[in-house]
Amino acid sequence: MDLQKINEFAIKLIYDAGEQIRESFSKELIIETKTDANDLVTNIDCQIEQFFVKKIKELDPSHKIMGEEGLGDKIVTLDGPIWIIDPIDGTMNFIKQHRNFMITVGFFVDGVGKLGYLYDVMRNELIYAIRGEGAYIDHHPIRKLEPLTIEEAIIGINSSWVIQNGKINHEKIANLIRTVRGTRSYGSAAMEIALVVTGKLDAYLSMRLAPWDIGGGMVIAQEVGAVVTNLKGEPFNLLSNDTFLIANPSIHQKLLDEFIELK
Ligand code: 2AM
Ligand code: CA
Repeated sequence: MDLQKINEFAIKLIYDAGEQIRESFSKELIIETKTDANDLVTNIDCQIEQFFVKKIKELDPSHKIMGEEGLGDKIVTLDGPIWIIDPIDGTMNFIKQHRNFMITVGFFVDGVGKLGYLYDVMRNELIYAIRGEGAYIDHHPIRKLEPLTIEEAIIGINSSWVIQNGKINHEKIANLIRTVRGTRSYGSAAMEIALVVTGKLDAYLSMRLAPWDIGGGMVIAQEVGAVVTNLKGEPFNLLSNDTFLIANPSIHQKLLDEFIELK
């Protein structure tokens, strides 16, 4: 399999998809809800996923596609070549802010991440990685992450986890927030991962993410030395939703040991 060729194909596809999304702002947006009133999808999410599915099947019909909107294949195992795609990560931001959303794509073979992409559509900023060959931002190499202490860290976290809740010990999270230098919340997992792999955030955690939110980011994380697990410290499960932690390697274990206690 010629990964360089597939990489060039994927980059072109992502830039084309970004152009379609930017053009969509002058057209009518049809917004619908999915599992609940805040789980939104638009005609553009579906249009972009359909575009990826069509182009990938033209490239090679044996490649399988796991997409958020379900327009690809039904994936029950990670065997063979699989594209994991979120056409718009941060749909609520896309609708409300017209910014702060990403296209994210991962290419896996037999469960091993080979290519990863995080594309900030409105900034026109592309981060990508080829397994074993490093990660790039706008085609410039990204350096490995530098060590730091928890006290120096800026972390991405949704504020709801500081309020009493059924999923995590909120008092430990409050203590984490007291300990770190600062916190941020962006509303797009792919964007928060992009910030961690480029050292602009030092960790990001979430109680529930889907494989397409993080698949591309996982491949990039490995190339810059960021550590990805679920909140139990296990590998993220790419066949279902899971909890999620990406962090600078110097603070990943300490975050799990001292500040994260699942209920
Ligand atoms: P989305 O915009 O593609 O749906 C928001 O905090 C982040 O969590 C976004 O990356 C969003 O992705 C993701 N997200 C929102 N609802 C989710 C759900 N029910 N399962 C998994 N990820 C979700
Ligand atoms: Ca999405």
